[in-house]
Amino acid sequence: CVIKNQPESINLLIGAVDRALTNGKTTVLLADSDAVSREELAGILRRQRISVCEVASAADALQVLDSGEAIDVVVTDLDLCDMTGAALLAEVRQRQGDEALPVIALSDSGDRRIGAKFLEAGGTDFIQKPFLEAEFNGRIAYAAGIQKRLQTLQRQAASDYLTDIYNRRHFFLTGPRLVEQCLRRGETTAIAILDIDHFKRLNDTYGHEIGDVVLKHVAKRLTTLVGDEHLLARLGGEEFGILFNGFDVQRAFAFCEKLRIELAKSRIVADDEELSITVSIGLATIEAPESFENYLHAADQFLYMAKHAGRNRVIS
Ligand code: GH3
Ligand code: MG
Ligand code: MG
Ligand code: MG
Repeated sequence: CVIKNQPESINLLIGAVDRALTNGKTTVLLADSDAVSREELAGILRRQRISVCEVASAADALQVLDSGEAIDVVVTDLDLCDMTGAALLAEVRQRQGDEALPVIALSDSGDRRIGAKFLEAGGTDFIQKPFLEAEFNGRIAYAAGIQKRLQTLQRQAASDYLTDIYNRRHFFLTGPRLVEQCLRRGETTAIAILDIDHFKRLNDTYGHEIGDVVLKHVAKRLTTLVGDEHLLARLGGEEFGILFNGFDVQRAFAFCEKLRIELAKSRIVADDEELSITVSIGLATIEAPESFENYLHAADQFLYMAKHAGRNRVIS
């Protein structure tokens, strides 16, 4: 299990949504300070084709979670060297908030109240040692299954149905946090609204279905060009939002110019027709904490100016 040191802002973007995209494989974070017992549990999990990230302390477990590692289920002994399993549970819950991970505890203490207390504190499940391997596997599989379904729903709630990129809801939910991080680092940043020119005309000429193909094409090109460093979403209709991760307005402007030129260059093939489009971009700088709607409104006003100045241009 490798702890990746990703910058904070990247962790934000690779949130629940992208973790869910890391395929159907289940990864268990296994915390047990007893090496023998840990190896035994890891062996059982691996025989079920589960990836196991093994740690010997609560501190290491939290470090793995903080690193943004894709973890589906936490399995912990209740008696860790540096913390009780219940205290680890509280830390996990505090960090994860609504997207709480399943946390399953094990204990060989004969005191049944310990397990009851763990469940009362919000633990997902409790397994008394010694256990039957089939019971252990069944409980892990059940928790992992629920977690996978939750991740799928989170991904669906954050993505746009037509283009499969992030939607407006996700943009508004994560945008303010990204802005706050940039400003806290002492960086200015920028927000862009990109709108396809004369899209109504394209729909009227070629039909709505070809319009949809064009939207998907633009979303795909933007995904490639923008990458995952910045936040990209379809805000609605033929409008896309880009929240830059700490770009000053000059850099953001140059980036938007590149997007504009690249999109104008691309040939879109749909139903034997070869189409091309242009886009207008309004770009606003973000220097001081204001409401997220204000930043977007400013970008929208620049977009309006770009349209009135003749389209196919960036205005900031
Ligand atoms: P402008 O250059 O000023 O932006 O002109 P425009 O025609 O692009 O802008 P307008 O806002 O007048 O029209 C946007 C059109 O986008 C109207 C609407 O039918 C179309 N549209 C919105 N959502 C979708 C969609 O999901 N699929 C398709 N095919 N068209 C859509
Ligand atoms: Mg319009
Ligand atoms: Mg338009
Ligand atoms: Mg529009």
